[in-house]
Amino acid sequence: PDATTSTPVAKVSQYACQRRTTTANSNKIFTDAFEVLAESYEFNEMEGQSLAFRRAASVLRSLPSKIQSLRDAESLPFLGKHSIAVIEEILQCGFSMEVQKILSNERFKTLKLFMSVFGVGLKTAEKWYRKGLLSFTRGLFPTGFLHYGDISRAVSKAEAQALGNIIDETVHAITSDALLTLTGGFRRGKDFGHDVDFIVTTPEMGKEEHLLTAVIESLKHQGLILYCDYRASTFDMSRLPNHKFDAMDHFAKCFLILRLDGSRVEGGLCGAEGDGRGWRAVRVDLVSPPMKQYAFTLLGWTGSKQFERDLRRFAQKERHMLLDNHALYDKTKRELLAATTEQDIFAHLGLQYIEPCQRNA
Ligand code: 8DG
Ligand code: MN
Ligand code: MN
Repeated sequence: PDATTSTPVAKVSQYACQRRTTTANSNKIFTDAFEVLAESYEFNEMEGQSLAFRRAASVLRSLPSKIQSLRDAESLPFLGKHSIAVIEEILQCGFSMEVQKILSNERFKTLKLFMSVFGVGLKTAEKWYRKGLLSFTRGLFPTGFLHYGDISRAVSKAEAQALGNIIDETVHAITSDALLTLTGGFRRGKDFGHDVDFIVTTPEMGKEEHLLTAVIESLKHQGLILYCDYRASTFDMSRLPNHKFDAMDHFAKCFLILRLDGSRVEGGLCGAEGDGRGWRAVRVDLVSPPMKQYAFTLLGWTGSKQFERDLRRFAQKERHMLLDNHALYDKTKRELLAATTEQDIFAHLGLQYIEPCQRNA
């Protein structure tokens, strides 16, 4: 064998749905910096630059090892001048001056808090910021503010498991053949999350929305609901395909803050037990699609957000198809493609199946 032949480096796809990205991120030092830059651009409504850094971060997360030199980075997709310069600086001095500056910026810190903890959009966060933090009284904040300490604390896998058990008992006391599925970051194998996401549905056609409202009623009776933002379904099958395929879906859903008792959690609550309460507040999302749309919803809600974006971009650009949480539409054949599993959807798209734990793009 020729000793000069080096192992060919596999080409990194420009689509996250053609990469396998586990939670083991070897390039965290770079991707954390890129995410800060992406957020900062987002807060300044420079969507193009923001997306560029999110894509660059996503590419680096998929690499099997840490970038050691600029040469490692230069041939990768989405690594432009700016991101290469940031990598260079971090390789040289361990941090990026530009990122440090953003992290100490008051406007950045405040907008980030409002958007991540209270879940409001940029417009609202900006309005609050302009009004001035100091002039705020509790009444001006949404209910989330009352539980701010708990909600800004990460949710552990054990806590997610405990919530899964509570909701499972609740759902099955209502309908024995109901289906409850853990989705979001915990389905991707993450150890911590900012909330816990579930799909709740039933094989009984048209009963899924009723099931969700019954679940909310029951949780209320159990004294577990601290906050509930319920959104009724606006889903209309007759209007499919939706040519403005949007990221958000139209199924019945609710954004909750639930009370979780430490006694339900194996190993106890992380952190909150110290103040003697014995419980904590946790953000929980529930979505109820009709069973026919289950596979699309599962794929959509499992994330990561970057993985979803690239699935849709791949479908559109490479396959002339439209994908969202409701359906997959083939624009060439002019027909909807049915699916009962995630595997079916990957197969329709001509993609190799990617396990949930490999979707941490
Ligand atoms: P984390 O909570 O662990 O921080 O991460 P995550 O689980 O990946 O993020 P998430 O914000 O909980 O969102 C999970 C997925 O749900 C994400 O890919 C986006 C998707 N999603 C939809 N529709 C909606 C919606 O209407 N609201 C929210 N909050 N998420 C939605 O597809
Ligand atoms: Mn989540
Ligand atoms: Mn969520």
